[in-house]
Amino acid sequence: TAVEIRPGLRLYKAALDRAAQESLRDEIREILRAAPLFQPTMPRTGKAFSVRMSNCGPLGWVSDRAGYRYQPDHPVTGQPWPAIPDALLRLWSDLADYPEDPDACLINYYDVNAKMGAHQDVDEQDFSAPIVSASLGDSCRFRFGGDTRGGSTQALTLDSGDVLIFGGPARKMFHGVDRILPGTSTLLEPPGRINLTLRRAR
Ligand code: MD3
Ligand code: FE
Repeated sequence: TAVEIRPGLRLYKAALDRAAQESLRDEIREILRAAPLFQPTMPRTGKAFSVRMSNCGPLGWVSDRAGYRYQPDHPVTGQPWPAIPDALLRLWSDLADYPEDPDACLINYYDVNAKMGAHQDVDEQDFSAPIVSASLGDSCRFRFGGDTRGGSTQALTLDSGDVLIFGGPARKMFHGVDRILPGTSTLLEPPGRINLTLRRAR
């Protein structure tokens, strides 16, 4: 059942039960065997992100010195990304209210020390499509603000199994992850947090 946090931002607490989290975790583990986590770096500076990433779906989001972009192949192995698991495609079709499947799913892995600075997701071509995010593993403090940097912000704790949808007026808001709350979940080994974001890149 959904709570509307603000216009366009809906939170489904515990949308995935423990069994659904375990089967999704196992499918992600298989995906990461074929498409290993890579360490993205910042455009221009080359500074490493603390979050490691991979993708599934026709397109994947990558970042390196050359910039941010979506591309069809893994930046290290050169292989195409694995398919998006059916359970995630069903989640999107149940919740996104969008007529087509997602064409990208970014997989973010946070070890207990990782975080993600405030940013907007603006590398996609069609902002009429929402972004659907699912959290697995340790809880985190998720922070979000308005459409400009530096205004007032709010924070939410996201737990394993929570699903968030960002659409309409929430689609371009600034957001990030302040910190992981270590020891809050037994789902992942090694511990940490996985966030899955379903997107329409093109
Ligand atoms: C709001 N991921 O992958 S999920 C990202 O927990 C990202 O890994 C964070 O920010 C994470 O880009 C936050 C929630 C989220 C994802 C995408 C959004 C919120 C969003 C896109 C637009 C607006
Ligand atoms: Fe984001």
